[in-house]
Amino acid sequence: MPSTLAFDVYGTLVDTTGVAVQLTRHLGDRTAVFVALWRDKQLEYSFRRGLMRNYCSFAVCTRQALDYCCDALGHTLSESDKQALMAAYARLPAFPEVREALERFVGSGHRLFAFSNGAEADVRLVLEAAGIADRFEGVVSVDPIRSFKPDPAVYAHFLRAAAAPAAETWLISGNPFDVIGARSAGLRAAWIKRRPDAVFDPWELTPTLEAPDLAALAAHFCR
Ligand code: 2OP
Repeated sequence: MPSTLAFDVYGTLVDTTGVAVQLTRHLGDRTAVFVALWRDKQLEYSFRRGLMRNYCSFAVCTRQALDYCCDALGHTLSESDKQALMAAYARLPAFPEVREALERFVGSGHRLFAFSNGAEADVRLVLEAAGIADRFEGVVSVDPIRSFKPDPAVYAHFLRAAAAPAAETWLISGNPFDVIGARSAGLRAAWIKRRPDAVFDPWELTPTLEAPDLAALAAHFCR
């Protein structure tokens, strides 16, 4: 039975560690630590701004997290280096199996949306740069709600924007906090466990499904 599928973007469709290529020439063997902290801080800032009702776009969270990482890890980057890193964030690579898997979902009659903390224009740029924009019926951003995942208001916004009932809608995400947020809001949710050692938060809310990548998920949805 065809479903409405809300694909998380950063960490699910595109690889946030893709910025490492750009960072390596500045940071060498400290790149991985910097990239992980940058992502953690970006999300922390979005959570905090959501709770504080002090919304700034996800791009602002990303840039302020970059500034934090430079200060915390003692790396001086010039303004033009930082702008180049932000530009690299707008051209993150798709995970290798994504394009083909999305094609399979579309071919099976599912409705595909990109659903992200990112502002709509930023998400469209990322999807276009990754070569997967044409797979989606639409892009739904949290931006009109002026809050971030996992605020229940943003999942409700998705259902309204896609005109889809919760019982037939799946969030698909590599981010456990997003999966838990969607489950709490009444959606089904698939966790893309991209690393075998990834840990799901031990809460009372669990993924409806788990798959190592989108190809495996497509095999489940598109029999
Ligand atoms: C996204 O909304 C949470 O980064 C994730 O795309």
